[in-house]
Amino acid sequence: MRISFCCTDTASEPWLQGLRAALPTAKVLLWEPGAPLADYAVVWAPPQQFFDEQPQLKAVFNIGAGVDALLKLRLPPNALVVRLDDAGMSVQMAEYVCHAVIRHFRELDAYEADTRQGNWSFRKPRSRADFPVGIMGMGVLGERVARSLVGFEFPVMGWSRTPKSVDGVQCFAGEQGFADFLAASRVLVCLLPLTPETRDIMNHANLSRLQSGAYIINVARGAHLVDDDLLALLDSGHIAGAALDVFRTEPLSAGHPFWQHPKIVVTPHTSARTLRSESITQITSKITAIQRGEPVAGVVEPSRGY
Ligand code: NDP
Ligand code: OXD
Repeated sequence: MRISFCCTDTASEPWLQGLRAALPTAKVLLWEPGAPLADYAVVWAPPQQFFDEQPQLKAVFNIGAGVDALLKLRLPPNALVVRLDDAGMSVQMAEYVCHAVIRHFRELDAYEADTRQGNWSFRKPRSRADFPVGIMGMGVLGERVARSLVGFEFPVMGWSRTPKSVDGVQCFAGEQGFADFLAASRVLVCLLPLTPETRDIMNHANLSRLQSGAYIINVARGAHLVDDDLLALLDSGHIAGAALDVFRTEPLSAGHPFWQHPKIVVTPHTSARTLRSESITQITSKITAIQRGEPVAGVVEPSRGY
């Protein structure tokens, strides 16, 4: 069995060593143009030439959860496309989102500014009931985030394409549930995949439906958010602030207003990182399962875009 590794912006040697150690009978090769045909591919942002030269692949493993960039390429017709299914990302995402929600709810930035001035002063405690959190996308990551926020006793809502039932979470689904979901949310977390249906979903009309003093947390993809609409609603005061981990252009371009905005916290696409060891274990177990003819989790449906 041959596995071809083609991941841009990734230190390849530790991945190659890890894949070889996990599957000692496989030939694991770093792809280069003209490389031999492989059975499986492990990829991140590969060039189109990679797939053009590897039309026989049985499965393509993406070393990330989101496949929006991968699905823009012409893929081998018979290959399964398999994304990372948690692999250590959901706990990181829960940490990031809970931190952002709590930092905003407990006014920790304002406390920090006060204490830097030498001020020992208190703010009136706020009620969790006034900070209902709505999570768009109740998949592997969204559900874990929802459960973690329930643990902190926030009112939590979830919105997904198909109906869900999660303890302690009020679930909404589909277009018919969207307006009610937004109206019930003050903090909005985006954990949707980027598809034609979800692009620009955080636009002026939808963000205006949130409760006044809303807070936005985007940890999915930059193209879910219309930047100018967020800026306008921050100016109008309808939105109180935002924590943004993902951007339309990454790295965020120099001079973009988000960098210095006093109500926006920027992080460099780091809310849930790919963990090499967990990912290698997951991918190699799935290769073994596919070889045995068994089904695997995390198979992407190209027609729905995730
Ligand atoms: P999943 O595929 O497990 O979950 C996606 C969720 O979105 C599902 O609940 C799905 O609904 C819902 N959804 C999809 N389309 C729609 C729609 N049109 N309307 C309503 N709901 C919809 O993905 P993950 O949870 O693993 O990951 C989510 C995204 O997070 C990734 O696609 C990626 O872009 C981003 N990500 C960002 C990272 C970062 O570091 N910032 C790291 C990892 C991921 P249903 O359940 O009904 O199918
Ligand atoms: C991912 C990401 O999709 O890191 O895994 O954004």
